[in-house]
Amino acid sequence: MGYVKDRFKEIADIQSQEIKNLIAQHGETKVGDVTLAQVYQGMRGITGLVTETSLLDSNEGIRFRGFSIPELRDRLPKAEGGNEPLPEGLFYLMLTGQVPTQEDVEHISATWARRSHVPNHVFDVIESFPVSSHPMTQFCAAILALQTESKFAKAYEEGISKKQYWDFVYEDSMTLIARLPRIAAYIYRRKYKNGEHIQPDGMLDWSANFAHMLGFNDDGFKELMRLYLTIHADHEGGNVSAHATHLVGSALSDPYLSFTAGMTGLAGPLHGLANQEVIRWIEELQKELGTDRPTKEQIAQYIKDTLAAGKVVPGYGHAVLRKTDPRFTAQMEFAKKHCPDDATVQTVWNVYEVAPAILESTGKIKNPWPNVDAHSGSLLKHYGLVEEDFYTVLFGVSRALGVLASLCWDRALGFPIERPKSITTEWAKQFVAKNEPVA
Ligand code: AMX
Repeated sequence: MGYVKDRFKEIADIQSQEIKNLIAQHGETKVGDVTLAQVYQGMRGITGLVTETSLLDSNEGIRFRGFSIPELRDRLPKAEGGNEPLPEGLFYLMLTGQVPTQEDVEHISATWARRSHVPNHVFDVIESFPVSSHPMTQFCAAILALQTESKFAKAYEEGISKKQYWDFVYEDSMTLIARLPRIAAYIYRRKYKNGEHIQPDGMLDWSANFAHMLGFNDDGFKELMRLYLTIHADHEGGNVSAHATHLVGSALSDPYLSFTAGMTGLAGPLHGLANQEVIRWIEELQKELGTDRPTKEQIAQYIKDTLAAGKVVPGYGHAVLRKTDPRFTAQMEFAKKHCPDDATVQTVWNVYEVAPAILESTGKIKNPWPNVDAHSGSLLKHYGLVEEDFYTVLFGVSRALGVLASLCWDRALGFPIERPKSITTEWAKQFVAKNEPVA
């Protein structure tokens, strides 16, 4: 597999020793207290996981190995003639902590192209679903079907030392990432393009080849894919898709099984499915008002109606972020450059102008600002990818980069099976009664 793997192992060995020292010297240091409210309310704010690939600041947004999104757009290698970063470079950065050279990125592109062949039985599994099934359902099933290829599962069955786990997890992760675009494109062409499939082009980078297999050869769309697949890749470890992949992987389920768990979580409307929901919400708004360019006043009323109906405004809010998501801003910048006059893009921008104040005025929504999903659909629609129920699959292909790089780290650092403590309400009541100060 070559030097990237060797480099990763060297770096991971150093880090592994650092962690041993850290635990030996500071293992009893407290990193926080846990309240009963946190236990009941989605473990919000509890520090309880190590994820090396990225770190989220609630005001600044995500940093991948210390680099913000604008810094990544500046520093990561680009395709020839392109301006957006190649996701291959972000994968390298997340895996090694080092900024890749053009050569490193080309090496990863070539490796993924070489490993991209999808066995026939995976297509048979997809074909066994009704065409009407949601693309995320087909995607999850196809990843599970690919599990027959797991080198980790095979090696474990034959008997390997704990020290070798990372090696097979790395191999599986690289192969799985290599094959995801072909699987996703197959689902797309099957569902929306009468099953007229497009063969991969091994000369293209990972994103451009994906765009090509989907049937989009516009250079702007290829650039959008490079940006899209970069910015959706990782959002530290506590989000549902990252946490689920990590959790299932901690049982030594192989990368295919672990990543399937992450993707079934991404398919939820409060997580990755929000990108589909946003564009549906905007289209319903446009339809109901009979215009594709609603005024800010009309949008404000529509937001109020959505809230009054007891629904969420999709694309707004976040469990950790407390400011506009820099992934939203990156897409906004892309749109300003490539399609500033698009009616749906302009509606997204107008929603951004009026929604935060209305959401804030409810007094209960902790983050009234847009997240990554508020913008992506309008860009995809602009280039003709109008089938919004496919959008979460694109998110999933990108998310593989972060969660599988993390899974390599989990095994290289020898993290144990995850098993936090849970309580019952009866236990909580007794605990509170026992600890209540005596009057
Ligand atoms: N519209 C309406 N109500 C919202 C809201 C929104 N966009 N965001 C939060 N709220 C509500 C919550 O439903 C909750 O109401 P409740 O007390 O009646 O149950 C209350 O405000 C407090 O919630 P919170 O602490 O601000 O948010 P959270 O951490 O519980 O949830 C999230 C975070 C993202 C699930 C939520 O903001 C939401 O549902 N947003 C819309 C869906 C969305 O865009 N999801 C994508 C997130 C990014 C991603 O993972 N891809």
